[in-house]
Amino acid sequence: MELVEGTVIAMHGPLVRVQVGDETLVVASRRRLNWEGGTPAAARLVVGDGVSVEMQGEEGVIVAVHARCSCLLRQAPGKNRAQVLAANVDQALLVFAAREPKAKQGLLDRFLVACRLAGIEAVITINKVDQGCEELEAWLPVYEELGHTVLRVSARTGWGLGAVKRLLEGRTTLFCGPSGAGKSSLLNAVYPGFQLKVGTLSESTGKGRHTTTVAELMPLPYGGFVVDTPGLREFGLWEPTRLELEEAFPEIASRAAECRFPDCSHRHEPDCVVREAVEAGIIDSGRYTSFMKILEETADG
Ligand SMILES: Nc1nc2c(ncn2[C@@H]2O[C@H](COP(=O)(O)OP(=O)(O)OP(=O)(O)O)[C@@H](O)[C@H]2O)c(=O)[nH]1
Ligand SMILES: [Mg+2]
Ligand SMILES: [Zn+2]
Repeated sequence: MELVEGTVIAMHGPLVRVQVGDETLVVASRRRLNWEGGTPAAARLVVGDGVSVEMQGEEGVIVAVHARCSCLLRQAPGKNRAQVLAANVDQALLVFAAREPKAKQGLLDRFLVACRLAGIEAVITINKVDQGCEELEAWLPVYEELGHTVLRVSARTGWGLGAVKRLLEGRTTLFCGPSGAGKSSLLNAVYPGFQLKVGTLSESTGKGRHTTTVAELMPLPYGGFVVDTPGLREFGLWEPTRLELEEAFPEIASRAAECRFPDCSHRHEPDCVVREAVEAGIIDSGRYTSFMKILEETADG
């Protein structure tokens, strides 16, 4: 029996694909895993996890999971538990389309909060700029003012891909965003060797068809790793506290102290400085809507 170290590159039901050195193995997982960092909120193996595999001849079984450096969480859709999207990534490229499928600011704001909670750098990436992005430009600069990096790219024409490549080099990057935004297309554009399957948009809804079905960790030829993920329909945040939310919406939190009532809900109270700033266009109304919606879902909101 021999113990080897590897990284989970994909999950296939009960089987796990693990990279061990130059080799890719398909192995099973022990039911009772040794979580070296302590059992996490979502005690399931995910792409990016570092694991110890017990080998007996050709057969391998994962016995231990190393402590995670980072883990991007969301609420599992329709369930009251956390779901890890990927472990040990350094940054996330939040990919949205310039026109279709229509970018939802609410989804972007949720991604940004989740990345912040996970300590992962978030890079807003607007793909398909070859189709024009007048509508998005109404609110994109808000994010640049907040200090986020916003990339405007086109997988089709190659516009802006140099900046993407530079960001990816030597790091582990998660590509996430709605179906049809062009995550797989972008990855193929930065490295054609991936040969990822790309889907079309539905003619009736303008949405993607969930072409990518499993998250996969892939090495880049110039150093670094990327994770392509299936498109996300929704993004429930996993138990953010009110304080964490306020930190994620600093332009709102910094004004809240000046409201007349210290416990102002920023909904209907008189002399609410937050609402005044929204009405005056100083706080972006989309950001305000996101903040209020997420706050409603938090236990102490
Ligand atoms: N015009 C234009 N179309 C693009 C661009 N990038 C991708 N597309 C198209 O967008 C559609 C969806 O692309 P995918 O790469 O499959 O999108 P995805 O985000 O990986 O989608 P899922 O795997 O379903 O989550 C395809 O028809 C692509 O050809 C671009 O830069 N410009
Ligand atoms: Mg895809
Ligand atoms: Zn207020």
